[in-house]
Amino acid sequence: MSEFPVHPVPESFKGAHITADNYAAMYRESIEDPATFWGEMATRFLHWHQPWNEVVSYDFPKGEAAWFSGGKLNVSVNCIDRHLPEKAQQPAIIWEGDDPTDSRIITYAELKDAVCRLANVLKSRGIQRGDRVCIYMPMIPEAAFAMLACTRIGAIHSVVFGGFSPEALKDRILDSSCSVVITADEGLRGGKRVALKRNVDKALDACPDVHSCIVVARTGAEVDWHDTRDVDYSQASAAADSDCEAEVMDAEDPLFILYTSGSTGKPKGVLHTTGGYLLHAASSFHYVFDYRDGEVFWCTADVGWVTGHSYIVYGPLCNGATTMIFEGVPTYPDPGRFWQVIDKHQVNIFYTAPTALRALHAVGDEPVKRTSRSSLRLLGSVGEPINPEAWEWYYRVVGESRCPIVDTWWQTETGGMMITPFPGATPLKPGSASFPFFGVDLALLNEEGAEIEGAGAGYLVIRASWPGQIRTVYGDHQRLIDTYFSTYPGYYFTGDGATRDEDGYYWITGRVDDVLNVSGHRMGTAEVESALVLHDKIAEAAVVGFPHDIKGQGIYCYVTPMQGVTPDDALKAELIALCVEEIGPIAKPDIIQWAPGLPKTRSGKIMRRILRKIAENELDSLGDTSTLADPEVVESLIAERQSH
Ligand code: 6R9
Repeated sequence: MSEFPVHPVPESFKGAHITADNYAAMYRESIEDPATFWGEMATRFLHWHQPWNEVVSYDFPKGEAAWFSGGKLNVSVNCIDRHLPEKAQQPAIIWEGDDPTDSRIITYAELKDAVCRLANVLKSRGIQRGDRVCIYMPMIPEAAFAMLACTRIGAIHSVVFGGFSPEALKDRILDSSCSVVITADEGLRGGKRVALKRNVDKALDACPDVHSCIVVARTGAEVDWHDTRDVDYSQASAAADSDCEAEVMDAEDPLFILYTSGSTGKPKGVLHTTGGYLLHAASSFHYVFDYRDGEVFWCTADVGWVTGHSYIVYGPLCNGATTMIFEGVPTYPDPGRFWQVIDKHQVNIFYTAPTALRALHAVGDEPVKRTSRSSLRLLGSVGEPINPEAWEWYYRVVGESRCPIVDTWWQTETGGMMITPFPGATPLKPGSASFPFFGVDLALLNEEGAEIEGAGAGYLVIRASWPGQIRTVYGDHQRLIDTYFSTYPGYYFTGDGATRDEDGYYWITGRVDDVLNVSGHRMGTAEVESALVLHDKIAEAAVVGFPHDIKGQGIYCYVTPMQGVTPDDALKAELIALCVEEIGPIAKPDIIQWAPGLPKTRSGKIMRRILRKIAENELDSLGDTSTLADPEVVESLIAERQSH
């Protein structure tokens, strides 16, 4: 699969939590007897107010799953109170600001104080268990306080990535009828300010049910203030009680909603619940990162994505770990920032995305080599397939051939890691996510939906429920069934393709549906298309991904102007602006190609397969074009493509 050699388990990991000696037996038990396996894990990793009646029951065709039914717990108690008083003075969060001179340490005692105060502020604004709270924040400790404050009182948080536009924010607030938004005056990334409060103000013009907006002063910028609605975070927190009794929740009570893109329609509100999700995040954090008490863990994701939920906040804090929150970007003020921060805070475990690694690799080794990185023990990758070249650079240059790399495959819908090496058990093949995590029962299906035995390539599916499984699409359970449980009845369909080699290693090949992965950000082609056709000079648009050296995938748009419109660069600029306005800067098209027509079947379906090939410049393998209504369209698109 890859020309690169296999890296054996290093001597320093022979004493890891999971080794070749216990992985196979534990994995087998987790599949053959999930109730016993996860029952023991739940006792080990979580604090329960009341034990459960049944570990698991599920029905894939109905899209139903329940873990630890009847069990009672509270997430903030598990992430904070449980570690007190022993860890009162241990850093829970190390915050590194955008500016390298800006950092802050929050101990577990301070975390409890901040979370309880904010929970009381929420209560004073009428928030009760089950209510939805939108969090639209920069990467500051208050983002984690806000999430945990919700869990303290049983409110359901919906974190919206701070890079989304007011329009995208509004859609998400309305979809889950949030009544409170927690935000900041501005964000700060790479020296640039992001007008978060202004975006919220715009969004809230169309959200009459939001009665409160809690605002953290991050930069101190002047912002518009609505006296009856807006609440100053620091004033309100200072005035609030520092004790807040934790709401006792059922294991299956909703914990959070997180919007993610699918192949059709608007983003879906993925709903996760309390017990199963927390167990999946906590146990995978412990085993996959081989976490040791006292170590500093750094996940560079944003809390607006699932990786930030599970591996900045819930997984680490549930284990009583020290977790980093980084406000900045990898290249500011210079491309050595990641490595300088690792030295500054003595980071032991570092978890990042291939897109960042590719960008930093392109700059060369010097910024890395200027730093020591001697604290590093383990490296991780997540979000998209990592190409073996980037893997090798990460391994050799960043980790000095000393630190294993865990390439972890999972999704917003899975809650936690699903395919991953274990650093003490798995010889590493660069570019392979390797083997299933505990309780993950994988299969590959062929075009007919039959299981592939042994080595082969196919659609990646899951045979049985796992604790962190998505429970529903908020407000639209049928959409859950249609998206994940109908394509291959009896299985959960991931939307990814994969290969299994002769040694049983899995290699994820990427999405097989109309979902793009741009710099690790998930985006539906349909979302970009709907933004483009909002323009009154545009008749039709089709969007596909194409290989991009740094981003992994770029956004390629075929756009058909209305009759009589002469397309020009000014119109292109307007379309790019429209995508940014509707979705956010992450949805900025890389290439807009004018298309007098789009290749369609006689029944009117756009043939994306062909558009993808043209975008990839793979013109020899366009495949069968005989079913096209108008084959000449393809010729003209190719001619136009060649002019780019
Ligand atoms: C955690 C996260 C999910 C999609 C997923 C897949 C891709 C994630 C990957 C990977 C190859 C890895 N993906 N990790 N592909 N190797 N290690 O990223 O969630 O934002 O929902 O994206 O990302 O295509 O289906 P999410």
